[in-house]
Amino acid sequence: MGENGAQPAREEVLRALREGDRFCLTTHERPDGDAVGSLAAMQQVLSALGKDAVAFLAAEEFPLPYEYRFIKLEGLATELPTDLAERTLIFLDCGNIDRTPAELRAGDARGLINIDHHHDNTRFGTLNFVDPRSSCTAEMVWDLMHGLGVDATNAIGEALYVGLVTDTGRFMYENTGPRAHMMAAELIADGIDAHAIYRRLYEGIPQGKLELLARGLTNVERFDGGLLTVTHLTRDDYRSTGADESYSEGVVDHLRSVEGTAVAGLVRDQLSDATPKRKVSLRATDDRIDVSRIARAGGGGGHRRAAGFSTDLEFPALVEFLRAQVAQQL
Ligand SMILES: [Mn+2]
Repeated sequence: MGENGAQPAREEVLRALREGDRFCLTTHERPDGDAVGSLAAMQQVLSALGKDAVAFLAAEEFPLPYEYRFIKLEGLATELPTDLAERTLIFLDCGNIDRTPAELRAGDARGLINIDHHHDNTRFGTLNFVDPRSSCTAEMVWDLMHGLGVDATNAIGEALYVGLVTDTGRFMYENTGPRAHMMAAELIADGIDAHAIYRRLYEGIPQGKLELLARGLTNVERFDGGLLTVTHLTRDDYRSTGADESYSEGVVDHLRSVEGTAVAGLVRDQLSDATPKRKVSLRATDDRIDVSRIARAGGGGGHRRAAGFSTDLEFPALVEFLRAQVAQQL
């Protein structure tokens, strides 16, 4: 931190957290490990300081994916608090404000603190602590926790570790810096059971998830000499495997690892009649392609190496869109 201008914002956020009494915390839709972990940890850090902190997650986000259900979420609310005007809203891990139902009432809050590590964060807060050098938002919450002089309880440590492990791809992605490893070392030294968390996150997966992965791998198609590796999960794939939408998480990472791939893409049909009809997850293998640019062209966003968008394009048209976008960057 520091060189990218995040340091003054960090100090301002620390002051706002120390001085405020009432908060409402939230994160993005379809929360991943970093979203749930950051939300749970930040809520408990603020509670440890004697603050009144509500953790808001919309009712439709429940049940959370199996692997995150063990995270201790305290002060949970599925409706925005009626006294929002007296609370400071804190958005965690949100690149855009419009990825959460809380955006609808954000203007009613006392202020909006935006804590995030997406490089394309739209800086929608009244205070923006955006640090793209952090591997995950949990790493930023961990840093703020130290700044506030709060010691991690076991529940806080576990929540932070889930964010760290999931957003770094188990310490394998390019975003994994020395600080990520120091954070892990400290949390483990403080007593969290890293192996138990690993097992919870990555082992004991439902059979339907394995079967959905098999479908995803069977449907793989490669384009432009393999530069683009894509698969498509249809409603029928979900139906016949009994999978729910969250089971597709991780499928795209298998495609990224195929030799010669520059961009891996998972296209999945939405199970509800929601529009747009399908969601696209993109991964880049190296610096040749910035997938967040492709996602933005499609109306979404994300990181350089992991991004996504929603679309009504049929699969063949979508493939042509992706091919053109990849070609444009090469
Ligand atoms: Mn994140």
